[in-house]
Amino acid sequence: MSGRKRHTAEETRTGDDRRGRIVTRYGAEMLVEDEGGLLHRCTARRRLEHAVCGDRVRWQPAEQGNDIVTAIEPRHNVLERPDHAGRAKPLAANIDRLLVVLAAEPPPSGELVDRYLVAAMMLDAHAAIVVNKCDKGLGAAEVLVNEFRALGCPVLETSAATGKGIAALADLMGGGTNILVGQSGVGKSSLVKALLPDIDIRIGDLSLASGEGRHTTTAATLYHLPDGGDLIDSPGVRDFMPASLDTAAVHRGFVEIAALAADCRFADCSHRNEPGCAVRQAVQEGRVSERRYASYLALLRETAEARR
Ligand SMILES: Nc1nc2c(ncn2[C@@H]2O[C@H](COP(=O)(O)OP(=O)(O)OP(=O)(O)O)[C@@H](O)[C@H]2O)c(=O)[nH]1
Ligand SMILES: [Mg+2]
Ligand SMILES: [Zn+2]
Repeated sequence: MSGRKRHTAEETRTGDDRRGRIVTRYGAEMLVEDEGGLLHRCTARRRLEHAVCGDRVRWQPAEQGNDIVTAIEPRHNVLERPDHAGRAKPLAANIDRLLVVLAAEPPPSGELVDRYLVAAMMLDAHAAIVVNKCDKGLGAAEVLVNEFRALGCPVLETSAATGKGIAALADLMGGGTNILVGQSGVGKSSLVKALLPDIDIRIGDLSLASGEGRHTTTAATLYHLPDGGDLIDSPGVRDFMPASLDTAAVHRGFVEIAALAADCRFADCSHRNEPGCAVRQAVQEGRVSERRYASYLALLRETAEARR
């Protein structure tokens, strides 16, 4: 043979690697979809970074047991959220659009939506709000969604129960990777089922029946949309804090506040108690919602505390 260096075992294996995308992950196991659409149960190679739903990966078939994920392809972004100990944990990667789902029941939290909008900005992803269960009326969600509409955020009213707004939701998503986020019980999984009526059993064995006899999603799972693009269903949250948040990101994420900041007397105005603050002026005059302003201050405070 020529004088070329012989391949090490590692290099040879890399050459055999196949491409795939993580559909879901439960514990140490992942379901990887190959380029032909087949699913493979995989485990990560040792010391590999934590791969999540939506990650594009390299993997190798194994002769027995699980196939092996060998590498994670560079991510466009990763949505993280704090675990019960407050540490940021990756949830899903390569997100193009964040769909924040809310409903009249469970009672909606404006602050939660605000935080997801900040996260979307940080991920460089589109954002939209989906008001589900509109068959039951909008209830407490109505005031909130009017506020978000006024900010220019796309808002869609849907009912997974009657099918209202489901076609519009499919249109809005278009190509790319979409993710449904929001409180538990707002109907994220029901929306997936409404969009994909003949969804297979993937949902069944990845959900656990909760005490109330309904299925609560326990792992982010990716589905293909009929017109192209993907949709990730994610487990419900109680609250949410964007990972690696800093003051600048909070400013950028509250678009109406960012837009006014240029008119404040001081360039570094914190919009709390400086004289000549255009933001507080706008709040007093009702041009910026008091709720949004309070939410902004709360997020800034928490950001400062988290970084201390
Ligand atoms: N009336 C009405 N009920 C709905 C609608 N969508 C969902 N539900 C009901 O709301 C409950 C929760 O729905 P899920 O789809 O499991 O909610 P989820 O957001 O996926 O919840 P988690 O997986 O726990 O985060 C179920 O009992 C659904 O039948 C709707 O459009 N209208
Ligand atoms: Mg669910
Ligand atoms: Zn100011």
